[in-house]
Amino acid sequence: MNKEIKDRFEYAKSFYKKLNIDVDKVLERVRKIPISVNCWQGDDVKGFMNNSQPLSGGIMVTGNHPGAARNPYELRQDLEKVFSLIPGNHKLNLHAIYIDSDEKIDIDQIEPKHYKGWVDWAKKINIGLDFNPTLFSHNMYKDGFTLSHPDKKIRDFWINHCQRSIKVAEYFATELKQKCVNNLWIPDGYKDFTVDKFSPRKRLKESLNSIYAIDYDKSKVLNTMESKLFGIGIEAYTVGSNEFYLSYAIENKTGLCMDMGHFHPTEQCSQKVSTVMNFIDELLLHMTRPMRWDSDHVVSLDDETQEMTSEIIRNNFEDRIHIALDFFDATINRLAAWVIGTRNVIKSIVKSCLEPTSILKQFELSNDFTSRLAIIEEQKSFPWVDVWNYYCEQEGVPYDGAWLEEIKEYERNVQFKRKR
Ligand code: RNT
Ligand code: ZN
Repeated sequence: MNKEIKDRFEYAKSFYKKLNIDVDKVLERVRKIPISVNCWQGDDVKGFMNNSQPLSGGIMVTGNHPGAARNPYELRQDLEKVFSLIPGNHKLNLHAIYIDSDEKIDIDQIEPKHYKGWVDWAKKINIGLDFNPTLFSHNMYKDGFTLSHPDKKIRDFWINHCQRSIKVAEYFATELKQKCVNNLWIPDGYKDFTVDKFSPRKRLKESLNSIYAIDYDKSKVLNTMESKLFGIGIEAYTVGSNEFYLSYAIENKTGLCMDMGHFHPTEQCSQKVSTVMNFIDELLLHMTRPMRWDSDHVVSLDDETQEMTSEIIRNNFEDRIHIALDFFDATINRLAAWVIGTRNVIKSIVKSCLEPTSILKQFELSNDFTSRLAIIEEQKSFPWVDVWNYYCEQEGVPYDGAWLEEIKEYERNVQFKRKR
């Protein structure tokens, strides 16, 4: 262990002790919080189906940085590099289109066996897996609709796909001995003024009822649904709105997903956590950074990220809130995007865990708002970074920007040698 890092950690430890914070316990806590890393940052949400269509559904990846993974082996190779630069033990979040199979199947034929390569690999590197049915970039995503399409044949196609996804999620949980979050997001909606807003939502409700009616082990699979305000070309009306899924989740005791980029730009997703946690058991977060719209920028160590992790930590919600990433940037090295975004979320968790929350709560309860604001602001320059550095050293990953040189080397030796 680097002596300077150790000395600075000892200083931080005594500093935080005065605030009644046990830094060793903090690191134990941080170590137990997994981040579900989105596989789709590695190849611009393309996936490995033989019949895949261009990315659709109102989401978009911009940029053409060379060296994107072209198959499961390359994606795993990239992810191993990424996980070696991030402290802690995490999860990989797979989308259904990331099959690892030579069989030429369509999305409505997926079975656990088509993902066995991922499970074997997850066991080898000791990570968990989460899952998502894929209801876009496909020719059965018709006229802008999937599970709420007026045509029953189209709805049934997607219901079947979603039911199969639950089975894949259950398989992941059984094999890896940890709960699998299975998140559903659909792009359904209209570009312009919509006359019948009720019927599509009624159909969506019925489709969800059919999907979740299948037999599966609820202790193994957490089903969540992800709401959205709008997408590109779906500006006017989104079937799967926040009110819709929140109501559905409460009535049917399912999980819920909130993506930080899926609200009006003047709304903050972090402010909604304390509401929904009063009514639902488990929440999935898609951590991302919206810039003016749902732009899926790499997570920054900014105020909203901090506010979000603090909502989890202050309320001891880490067993009920699952953290996943959802960004896709191809203007920069895709591995660097993963490393930057994931490290930022973990840094933010470390900072939140080092907050003197009980002291702040006392100020709040006694209406001492001066002290509350003073400490909220002062703690931004408390020695949390010494704790982060020590954590990285302990976990055998670079504590500073040294990871960047490793990525550059990987770029030269691996990514830039991949032909399109
Ligand atoms: C889209 C949603 C969704 C997707 C992934 C690829 O707006 O955020 O989570 O990003 O399913
Ligand atoms: Zn999302």
